[in-house]
Amino acid sequence: MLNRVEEIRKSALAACAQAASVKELEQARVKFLGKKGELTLLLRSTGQLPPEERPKFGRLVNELRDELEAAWNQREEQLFREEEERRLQAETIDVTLPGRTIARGSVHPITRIIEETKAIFMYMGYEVVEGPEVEWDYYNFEALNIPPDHPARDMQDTFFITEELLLRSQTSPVQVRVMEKRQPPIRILAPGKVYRADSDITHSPMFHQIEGLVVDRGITFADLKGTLELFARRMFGPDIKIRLRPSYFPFTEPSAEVDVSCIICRGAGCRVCKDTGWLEILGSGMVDPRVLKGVGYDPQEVSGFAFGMGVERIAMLKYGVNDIRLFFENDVRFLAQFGSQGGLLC
Ligand code: 2NM
Repeated sequence: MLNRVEEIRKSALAACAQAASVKELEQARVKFLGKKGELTLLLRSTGQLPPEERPKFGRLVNELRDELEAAWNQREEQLFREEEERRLQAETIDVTLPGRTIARGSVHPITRIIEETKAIFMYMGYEVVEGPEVEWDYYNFEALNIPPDHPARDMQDTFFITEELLLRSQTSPVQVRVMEKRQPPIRILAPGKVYRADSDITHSPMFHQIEGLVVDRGITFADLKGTLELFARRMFGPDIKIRLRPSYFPFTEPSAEVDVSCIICRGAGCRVCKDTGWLEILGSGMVDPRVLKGVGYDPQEVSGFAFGMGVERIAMLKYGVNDIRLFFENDVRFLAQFGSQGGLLC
């Protein structure tokens, strides 16, 4: 029996020393010192000894238990320190490494043109207004003096939802709604999405328009010209010249197309301006008396001018983009070229 005590002592101390982790050490502890472990079994066998040897044997086993528990505590502390050391080594952070760069978004070129245009006109005292994209035929056509047989009303140009409802083909209905509700003086800018059944490299079925309207006593064609000249210079640069060509719109009389001197060749002639030296940027005119009358104004008392431009067209000219679809594909390699702040916020 004494041999057995010594045997257990040796194998227990060996297991203790060999345990390579806190977990292994605990498994060995259960094996030797646990409730059903070797030492417990050994104590149970006390009964097999002659009575006089029992107290000595019991003392020996208890001494062994104390010795083993001390050995385990020591080993556990050692293993714990080692494991912590290893963990700290593994978790070491190199604070001198460069940080991970966060990809910065950029303002969409269309948004950028809209924001710049809004800033130019707000500086001149205009108010920015918005309205519905699903519009009544009345506001999109009738109130704008566009007769029922006008080609713009053709299904091939306009997306009709019902006989009376459609996707607006311009933002002028927003301006009609404002005129209906308010009295002059009116100075408003209406940016937004418009829809036309048209699709090729310069036309998209959805595109953006910005229209402007001024109505007050004594507004003249000179106000229109001065305003649009100032806009063109702010948008394309101080050396830009403008030119007005007679045109026709059902809602304005007289009407004029506005050209700017070619921003690519400065008027010398190139592919973009088709050797004319000029680029068309917007349509404009004096609001037709019939439109004013339609919203309840007296054309003898007040007059106004209005203009409209396609945002994609302005962006294509300003940034030298030759395919309108690039604005809608949202390829970040394209979009990232337009700067992160749109040139407005800094
Ligand atoms: C254009 C060209 C000329 C225009 C007219 C109006 C309104 F509501 F006052 F009648 N808004 N916008 C207008 C005038 C739009 O776009 C090429």
